[in-house]
Parts: sequence; C-alpha cells; structure tokens
Amino acid sequence: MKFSKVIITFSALFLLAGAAVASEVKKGDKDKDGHLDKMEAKAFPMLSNHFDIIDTDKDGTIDQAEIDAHKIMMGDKDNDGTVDKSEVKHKGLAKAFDKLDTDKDGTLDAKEVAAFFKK
Ligand SMILES: [Ca+2]
Ligand SMILES: [Ca+2]
Ligand SMILES: [Ca+2]
Ligand SMILES: [Ca+2]
Repeated sequence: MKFSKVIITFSALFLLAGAAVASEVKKGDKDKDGHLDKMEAKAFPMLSNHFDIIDTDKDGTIDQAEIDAHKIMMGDKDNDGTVDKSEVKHKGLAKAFDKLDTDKDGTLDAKEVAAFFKK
C-alpha cells in the first residue's frame, strides 16, 4: 500500500516539473489570477531580481508575455536597452520585427517585444 503511494507522488512531481518548463506563470501563480506579483516571483530569482524591468506596463505584476519579452531582451548584446534585427534570434519575432517597431526607430524595446507575446 505504502509503496504504490510513493509511486503516485513521484509521477505527480514529474508532471509538475514538465509544467515548469512550459511556463513560469503557470508554476508560480499561487492565487491563479494569471500573473505573478512580487511575492509569487520570489520563487524565481531571475524574475525577482529584474521584476521592475520585466513589468513593462508597470501594473505591479508580471505576466507570461512580459517574461517571454524579457528573455528576448537578454539578447541585447550591446546593452543599449533595445534589440535590433541582429540581436533578435526568435524566428517569429524577427519576421514581425517591422510591424512591432511601432516608433520606427529600427530597434525593439521591451514594450514593443511584449506586444508580440501578448496577442
Ligand atoms: Ca498571481
Ligand atoms: Ca505587468
Ligand atoms: Ca541592443
Ligand atoms: Ca522601436
């Protein structure tokens, strides 16, 4: 009896681990409101340390689109706060680059990148 319980617990853990890879928000969103507040983000040091930068719309929470955008912004090799075409490795994003560049300055800032993931 005890043994089968252990096996069930283990498979449940594996399922959880799979979900974690798919989405930080799904894993850390304890109150299930669809985004992470500062407390919830503490589970992810990478997100917690950059919380204010990741929160591009400044609503005090970070959603998956903002987190995905942040991952793209890590490609900002010259550290000017924006990504240009050579810095964007994401194929879908590169394709939509000109459309996303709403202020037409030839680069994407975190807000413009987040717009791509929010739709
Ligand atoms: Ca939440
Ligand atoms: Ca936000
Ligand atoms: Ca750059
Ligand atoms: Ca731009």
